[in-house]
Amino acid sequence: MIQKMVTEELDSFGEKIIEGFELSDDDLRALLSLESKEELEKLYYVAQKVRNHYFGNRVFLNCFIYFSTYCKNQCAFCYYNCKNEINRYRLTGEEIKDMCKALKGAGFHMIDLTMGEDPYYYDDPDRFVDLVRIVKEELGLPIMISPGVMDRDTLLKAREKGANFLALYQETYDRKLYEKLRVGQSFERRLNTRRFAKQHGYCVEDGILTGIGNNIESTVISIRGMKANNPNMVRVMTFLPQEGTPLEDFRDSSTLSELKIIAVLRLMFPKCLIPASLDLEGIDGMVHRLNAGANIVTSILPPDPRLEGVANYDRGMEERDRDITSVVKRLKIMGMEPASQAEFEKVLGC
Ligand code: SAM
Ligand code: MD0
Ligand code: SF4
Repeated sequence: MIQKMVTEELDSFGEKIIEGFELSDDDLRALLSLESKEELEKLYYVAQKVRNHYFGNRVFLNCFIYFSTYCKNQCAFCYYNCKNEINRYRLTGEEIKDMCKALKGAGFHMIDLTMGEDPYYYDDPDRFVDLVRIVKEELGLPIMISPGVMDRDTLLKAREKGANFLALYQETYDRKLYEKLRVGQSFERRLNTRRFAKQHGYCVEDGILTGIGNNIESTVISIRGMKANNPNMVRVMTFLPQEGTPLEDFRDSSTLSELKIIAVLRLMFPKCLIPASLDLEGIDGMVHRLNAGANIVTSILPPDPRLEGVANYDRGMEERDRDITSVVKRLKIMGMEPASQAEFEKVLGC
């Protein structure tokens, strides 16, 4: 379909999506099969058009705080899985409070509190709820939590203390692949935790990985799986092999690029938040992701050298270029700008 379209036809394809046209599985297959630079440029053009219709040139900025890198799980793709013998850290409440003080007025729309499934917090989840309280009291900003599969009672308490968003990525809706990735973890529990949060007033983020053995069919299944649960934010991240993990030497030869999937996600989820994560290719990569239809920059790090990303394209590099000032500077060069807080809260519906 899109291959032969000229500009006016691409424009009217974008219009159709905005008017509510829904892609079929065959449409998804066709779009995910695009390969040539020219075809992909057409896809990004339509995705940008749809994104601009809802968000104009405005971009949201999410601050990433990975406050504990301890984890009891063994995800095959993750550097922080419990079998990997690495240095770990856990910030104290006091340290997080100080960090919040330094973040006042920095320009973030939301703070993402992320941890591994750290037994310190899983044994006594009120400790986690207390962190949410501290961050809310200090900054008053919307809070995303990414704590893994937390129990329902704790999710409700965290919601009460001001958590607005739950990020919990299924990684894939292809169950065979899921078992290989999230080793020993229940597919249903993960799904149901996200559903429960959504039913109880959270916005939710779902996500998938690419370059990890997914093919076109499993990617279609995953996009449909995410759609069925009506997420507020949907992401795709390229798998980056991590030293010391079972998938350390895994190399994928598929052409299912993150950029192509971001654009397809924009057509499937026109009004959703779609991240341009700095975790995979930094600020240069952010530009490409925004040009493919993303509208929220994630994995922007606070000015504290102890903090980590997750996939960490820049692990071991001398300098990290993931601060909000550099992001905003580059947005301006692109002709984009940070949205207002009011615009973000409208998206959240709060
Ligand atoms: N521990 C919590 C959990 O797993 O839900 C919170 C951390 S979660 C936000 C970390 C996410 O980063 C994973 O769900 C996965 O999508 C992504 N990720 C982890 N390792 C990665 C890697 N090597 N390459 C790309 N993405 C990765
Ligand atoms: C990111 N490193 O946005 C972060 C992380 C967790 N909610 C997000 C995967 O890329
Ligand atoms: Fe732990 Fe999350 Fe990494 Fe899995 S992805 S090992 S749950 S930190």
